[in-house]
Amino acid sequence: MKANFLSFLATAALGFGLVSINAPAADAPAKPNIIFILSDDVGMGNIGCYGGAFKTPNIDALAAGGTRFEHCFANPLCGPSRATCLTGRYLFRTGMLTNQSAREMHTNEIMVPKVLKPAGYVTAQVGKWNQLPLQPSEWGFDEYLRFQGSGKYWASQEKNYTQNGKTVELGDRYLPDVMHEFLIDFITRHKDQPFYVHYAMSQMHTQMMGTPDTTTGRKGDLYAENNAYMDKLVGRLVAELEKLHLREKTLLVFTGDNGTARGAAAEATVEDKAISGKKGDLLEGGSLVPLIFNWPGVTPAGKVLKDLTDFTDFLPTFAELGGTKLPEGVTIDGHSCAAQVKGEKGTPREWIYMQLGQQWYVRDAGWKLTGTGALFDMSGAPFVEKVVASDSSDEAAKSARVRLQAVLDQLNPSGMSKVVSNTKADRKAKRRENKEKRKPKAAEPATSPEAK
Ligand SMILES: [Ca+2]
Repeated sequence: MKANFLSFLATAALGFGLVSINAPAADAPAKPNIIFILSDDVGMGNIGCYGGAFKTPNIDALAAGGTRFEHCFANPLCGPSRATCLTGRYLFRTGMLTNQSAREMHTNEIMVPKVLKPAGYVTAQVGKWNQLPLQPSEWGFDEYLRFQGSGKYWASQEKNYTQNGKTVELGDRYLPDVMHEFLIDFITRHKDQPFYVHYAMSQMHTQMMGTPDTTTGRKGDLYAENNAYMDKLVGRLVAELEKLHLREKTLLVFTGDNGTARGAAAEATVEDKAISGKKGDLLEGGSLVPLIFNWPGVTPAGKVLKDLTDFTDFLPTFAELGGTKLPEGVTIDGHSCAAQVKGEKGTPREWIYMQLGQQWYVRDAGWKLTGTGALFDMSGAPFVEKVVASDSSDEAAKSARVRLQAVLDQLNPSGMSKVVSNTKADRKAKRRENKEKRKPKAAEPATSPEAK
């Protein structure tokens, strides 16, 4: 009788639109497990549900059962992008301006695992790590499996990997499978406490090698085969979570560390059109990446958001969902998307900031202004970025220039004392300077003013 009455209430409420069908499941935990899947060199054109040219049924299923963002911006290269998503801070603050900035990155930065630790999270890093300084454990990860370099698949490229400080021979195993097995072992051992995993996949970084599923062996097929294998690994992870009864307790996040790389960018179209730019540049294609949040029973299913988000947003999002505080005395640039993860409107960003080396821009929904003062009309993005003449009398353009310049003035990336240039020429000059310093100094002439 009681059950029938409750059933009637639920039906009536649904009928009158009083209950959201996306309301959290009764057994949804307050703190989700978080698995952050960071694919490598994967832009929107690699993913089917973004209108991409490749079939990705498992990733598409995550989007169908969750919420995907259409305007997520990563830094255009691997190292800076990873520093940003792990610290929640822009490059001019962390010092990780380029892929060669490991020596400049401040080792007192605080990464996600240290933020989640006080909330009882156990944490692991899996996969690529090479551009960042120190070992994952030194940033607070409880366990890790990392390899050296990028895009590693077989022992012919890299003989060993490192697991919790120990060198392990890869042998004839396939590294992405080894990473998957480490991940599953970690979550199985820790299934009774909240966990966070930074899962940095090998795919789709070059050098493209055959996968265990490769059948044709034709070089031209390798890219699509690897894209399919990346998707298969995501599907295998979802299946394992279901087997462990962890699916409802786990937030899966799928994204890419930068846009599609040169060589594949022309192939990775969106709705059959090439997007502007590619990995490594400050056009849309350098930074625009897929972003899917999927926490069954909590994240609305099939929702597509136009909200702007950038790679600083993950740390505050995870901190809020984990019920823990942000680091004190540290400027966090990210805006939490926890509300959107739960299906609420939240307070979406009005702009995102993007930087690589000594170049940067700020972008809002319709316009983009670079650090050198070039304004772009982004109404045709991601396919067209239309430069606006500096003397344009268009009121909307003039107003955008003022608005976005005010953001750049406030961030002041060039004025930050810790901004360092790190071009090849700079590094050569620094080496020369250090060499000079090491040379034994000649005795000062007696008449030198300094000697007095
Ligand atoms: Ca990358």
